[in-house]
Amino acid sequence: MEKATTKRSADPAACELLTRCSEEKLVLSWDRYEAQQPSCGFGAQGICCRLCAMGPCRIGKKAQAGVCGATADTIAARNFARMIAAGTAAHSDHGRSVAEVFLLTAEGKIPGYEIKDEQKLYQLALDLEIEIGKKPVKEIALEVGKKLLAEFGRQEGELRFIKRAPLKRQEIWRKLGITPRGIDREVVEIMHRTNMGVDQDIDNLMLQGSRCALADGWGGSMIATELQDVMFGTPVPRTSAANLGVLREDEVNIVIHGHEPLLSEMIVAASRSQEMRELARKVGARGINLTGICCTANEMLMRHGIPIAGNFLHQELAIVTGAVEAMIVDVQCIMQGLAELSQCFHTKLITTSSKAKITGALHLEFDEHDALKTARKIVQTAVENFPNRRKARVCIPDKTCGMVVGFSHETINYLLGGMFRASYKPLNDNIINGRIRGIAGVVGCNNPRVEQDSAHLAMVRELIKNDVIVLSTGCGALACGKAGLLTPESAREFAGPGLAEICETVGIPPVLHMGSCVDNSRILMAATAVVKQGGLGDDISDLPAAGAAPEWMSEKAISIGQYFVASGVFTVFGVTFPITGSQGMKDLLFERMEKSLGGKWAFEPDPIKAAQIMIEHIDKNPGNGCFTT
Ligand code: BF8
Ligand code: SF4
Repeated sequence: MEKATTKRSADPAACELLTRCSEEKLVLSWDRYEAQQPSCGFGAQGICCRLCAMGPCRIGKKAQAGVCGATADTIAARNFARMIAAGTAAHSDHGRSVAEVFLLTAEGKIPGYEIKDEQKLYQLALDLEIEIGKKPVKEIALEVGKKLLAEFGRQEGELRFIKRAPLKRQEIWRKLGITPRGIDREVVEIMHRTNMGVDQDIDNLMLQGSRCALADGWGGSMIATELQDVMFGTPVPRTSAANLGVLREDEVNIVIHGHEPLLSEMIVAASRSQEMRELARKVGARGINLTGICCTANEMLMRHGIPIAGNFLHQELAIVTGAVEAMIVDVQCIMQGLAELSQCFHTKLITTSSKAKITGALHLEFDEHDALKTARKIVQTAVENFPNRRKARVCIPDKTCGMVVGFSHETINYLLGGMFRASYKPLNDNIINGRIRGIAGVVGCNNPRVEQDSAHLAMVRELIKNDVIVLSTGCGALACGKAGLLTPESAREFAGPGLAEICETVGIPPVLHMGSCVDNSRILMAATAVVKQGGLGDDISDLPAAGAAPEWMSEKAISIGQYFVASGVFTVFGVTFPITGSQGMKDLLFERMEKSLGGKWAFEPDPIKAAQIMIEHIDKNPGNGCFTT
């Protein structure tokens, strides 16, 4: 009962509701985590294999190899590679859905969607070597959509966005033979190679692991981000609020949870319609209050400033407020526990994707061909559920925090250099003159193994205190938002003098919220822009930069970590690390990989120590001010 005595969350709103849960004996992820203890050491260390029916096999004192002779190294590498494949598949299948809808939009076949950011479309067309000339926007969009959709099934050559990376980086990939050919192909090849009796050399397995992860970061995820920006708008800075206090007692509360903005954008539109607002008034509500959890929250936040209810471990807590009429989910990071928990309240759990049904939930399938109609039906279901809310059961923690969000790579460019001379030069100059010590990407999930948000916050505070500017996405960014770190004012309180001065001059927070988890591709683009600006080296691996996911839990995080590493970034993960039972994999990921890729992994569950090793790495890199001044 390890967790019963320790704090479950660093978030005061969560703590308030967790007290209610224990009084009412409601079972949440933290309780289920405890019920799972002691967790399997073989699994945690990555040395359990169940790839064939001769097994399952586990490596320990009693047996040094599986029935087939597979060693701890091979088993751990295969498991790790499969995590990368699953993460890449999730991000990229999301990217594929976006590309499909984008194409249908360009073809004028579906109502509701449009091309919002023409400028970004032109930039994309240039990158894809599409002639613009006097072509109408729709025609350019059509060509862009076709080219990007073809990236998923491409069989040979190189993914097109690979050319966006610094030239030196592209050469490293080519020399190692890990430039991704097609997105689906790299995922499939991992599944083949990790099948019983195929690839049994960890270096070779991890080369394919890198190739697949690159197909995520510079492929599927980047396609998702780029096309979402073109369709729904590239994020610009805006203010908003975070935490469960954004739920309203007198309004219909709809929480959208998951990942794909294809759905949430339509729900936003439907909930703002006159018809739905009138319906809300008819059932006695003052209006419709839309909010989100996880990356859907990030997508709506970045583009519309819609307040967010919370991050991964807030999903069940939102229902515990008793004030949510409907939780609408699409894909990824949705706990099955929501189905049972929602039965204890009036909340309707609504699944919307044919790819993700949950037993016990109401399924209202989202059809992009008539997206607004589906969205209206979903919103109507939520509104009509308002009279079922039991007032006595409502408990909304009075906790919210203001924040400034919306730092796309383009926005950072404009903010720093001005609208007419958009440039990363001021950032580079301030790194070279030492005011900013370096750049850290702190991203990723919550995990009940860690006091919710505590590792994110400790790490980020340590970094900014040491003048390292933090770029954040996903649930990590939401943790920062809830704790007040996404405000320009927080620089004065938490940042070192150099970083604080820059934040004050430019008017930015010391932690820049760059979006959802597919938007980690924005971090790749920002890092590349810094390289291309000049003065800090020729490659991402030359930059005074590091990455981290201190509370990770998802296979998607492993894929992100691997594409960071394969792009030349020193990357530190907390919690547990799924290869620690293999000395060979530890040597490869934590040391040897750096020689070939210029980036490597580290595992450090203590967030302060992790921040310190990131800073050590930052200080070692030649671009840093410590060396040039
Ligand atoms: O993709 S940070 S818990 S929500 S996996 Fe999931 Fe992790 Fe949150 Fe977004 Ni990303
Ligand atoms: Fe065991 Fe080998 Fe089968 Fe894995 S592949 S379960 S190690 S026999």
